[in-house]
Amino acid sequence: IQSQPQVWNECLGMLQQTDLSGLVAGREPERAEWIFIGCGTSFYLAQAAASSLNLLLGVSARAIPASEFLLFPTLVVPHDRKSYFPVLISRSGHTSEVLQVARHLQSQGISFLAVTCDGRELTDMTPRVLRMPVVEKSTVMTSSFTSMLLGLQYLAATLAGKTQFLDSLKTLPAELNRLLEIYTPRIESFAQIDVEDVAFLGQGALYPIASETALKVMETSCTYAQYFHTLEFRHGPKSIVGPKTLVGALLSETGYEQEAAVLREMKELDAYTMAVANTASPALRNTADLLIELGLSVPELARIAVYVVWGQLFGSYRGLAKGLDPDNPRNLSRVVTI
Ligand code: F1P
Repeated sequence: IQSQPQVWNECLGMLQQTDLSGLVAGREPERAEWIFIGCGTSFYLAQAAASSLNLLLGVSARAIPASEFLLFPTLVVPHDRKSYFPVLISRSGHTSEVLQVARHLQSQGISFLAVTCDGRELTDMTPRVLRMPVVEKSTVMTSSFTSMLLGLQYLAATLAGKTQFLDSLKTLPAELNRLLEIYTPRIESFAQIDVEDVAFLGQGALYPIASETALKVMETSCTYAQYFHTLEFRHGPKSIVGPKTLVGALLSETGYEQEAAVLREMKELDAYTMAVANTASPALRNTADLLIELGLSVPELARIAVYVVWGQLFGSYRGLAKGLDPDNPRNLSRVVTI
């Protein structure tokens, strides 16, 4: 987790040297529907990438878990089967559900892009490969998630010709370094709280980040954590809230007031509260038991990788506080094969 500024720097350097347009050559990416496919963390990454492509390139993009593609293809694949551009995401490149999708696409003659950090099994099946230079020993995906996200945002901004966005991404490693120094000790001490239920909330492009945050807390601290669109939390889920609940909100600019109001309501219901915001209002300072204020002067979409780091840290410190090894969660293996 702490190595992410350095890893991001290496990834951004590599991306600058890569012919990214070549990855989609002959596919007319503006006209096809992009379908991002992955499992687990790579599925949430698929969702974040789909939002990014949509917002940066103005294309139609969505994400599906590999299992949906395999089990219910008629629900998820366009009827005109050649009109979509699949992007298969897998840190390992060996997850069998993803490999089955790749084999199916190959058999249909449908060209796809593979995004990965290591495995060759997936990348041997396509000439279109975006391989991020990330070596991650942990079972749990942290820097691989953020690095592949930056890679896909970089690809989208390059295809869209958005050079200012690319410049924004390049400022993130130094900013994250600064933020880690400030917030790591605060999160370590906050993670000593005793909670039974955890929920992370986000809207828009921050919804997949809230989802990944919850998954991280589940994996690293063996604590059941859920995720919701922030305003959806009022429509039922809030009934779980009490003094042993942690509610974390990842606040957007667009929905700031409404999202902050939800967190305030949860505080009034006695929940522990955690907030990640770019700029916090005085009211939010009173609401959040732990406030992470990013203070980034880059577009909102360019910040989303930074939003996930605090849940990675919280989960790991919570796991340590429970006497667990956050790198090796119970029941979980690095690669899921079936
Ligand atoms: C995806 C994944 C991870 C999870 C665990 C098992 O792997 O589900 O999200 O944390 O490590 O595998 P991959 O397909 O991205 O390698």
